[in-house]
Amino acid sequence: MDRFVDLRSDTVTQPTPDMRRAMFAAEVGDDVFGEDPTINALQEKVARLLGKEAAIFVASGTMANQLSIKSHTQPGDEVIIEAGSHAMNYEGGAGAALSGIQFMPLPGNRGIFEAAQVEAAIRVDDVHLPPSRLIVIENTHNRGGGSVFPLSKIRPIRELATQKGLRMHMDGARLWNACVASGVSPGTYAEPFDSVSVCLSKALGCPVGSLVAGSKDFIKRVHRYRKMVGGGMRQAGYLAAAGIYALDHHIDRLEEDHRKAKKLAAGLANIKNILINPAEVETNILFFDVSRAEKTAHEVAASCREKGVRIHPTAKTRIRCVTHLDISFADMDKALTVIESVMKE
Ligand code: TLP
Repeated sequence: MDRFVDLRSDTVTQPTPDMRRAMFAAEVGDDVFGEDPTINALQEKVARLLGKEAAIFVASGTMANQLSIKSHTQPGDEVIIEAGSHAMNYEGGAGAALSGIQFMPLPGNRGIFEAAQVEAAIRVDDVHLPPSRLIVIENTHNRGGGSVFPLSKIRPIRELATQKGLRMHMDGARLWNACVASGVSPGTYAEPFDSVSVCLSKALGCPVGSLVAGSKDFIKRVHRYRKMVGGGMRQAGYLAAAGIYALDHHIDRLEEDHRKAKKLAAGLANIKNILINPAEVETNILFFDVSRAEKTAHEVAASCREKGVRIHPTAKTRIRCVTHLDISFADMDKALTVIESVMKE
């Protein structure tokens, strides 16, 4: 069989030949001593890009989010977050286990919430209540279907946070997609936040890596906690080199991934028993619903897999597709043909 058309996630990409060359050529050192020049260069580059004083390289998006939450909070604090967010739902309960915080989930519209909802959720000062400490925004929002959090909705949330003394963290695992889709620069998006996490291993096609950016003092705290969880890496400049390469070469091309997702959505909308609103597809993630079909999402995905197309069932009737670097426009045609034939079976 030909290779799979793998639409399960944008994490499945292979490093390109040029990225591998950049990794091979990297100058490295022991980063626990702060002596890896390539990691240092990546950290400085990302801090600059996000307009923050400092940034730190970590192993994963989960580590970036959870060390940020830990560095902003004390046990018993409350973190205001969207109900479908990654940091609350898909990070192994780390908020409770590592930081001892509790989440206050807000229902969003495709992951997007309003300042008025935050205002209603902030606790008054009362010994019975957990102190509201941090607001987390996910941009783009994964479970919201790759939705872009508009800057116009972030700014009033920031005003409120400043007024009430709360901090703000952005889970920007796919911030690059939000920037390309909206035309807002990474620095402008990051400006209202005390900390921002970004990933290199999703849309940008790197094998490993994420960063947290923020003030020097904040990054110092993250650094201490990174060591505590065993995240101090040594000659990891080989990974950082992939990140530098990707930031230079793989951001502008995300526009192509967004077009592929739109093409896929438009095709899916024409398949009998598939429910999707193509107008909602803003970036590289889309969800569709198969509740009208005889099969469950898992059965649809299993049949597609037999025909060389991998898609990701996320609930009984819901399926996710994500476009990325290793998916061509022709692959979209193949995926549509296979999904249509499976839906007819
Ligand atoms: N998301 C992954 C998997 O967890 C499902 C994916 O395939 O989409 N924030 C957001 C918004 C994410 O989507 C992810 C990963 C993370 C954080 C965590 O990153 P990693 O997997 O590097 O820990």
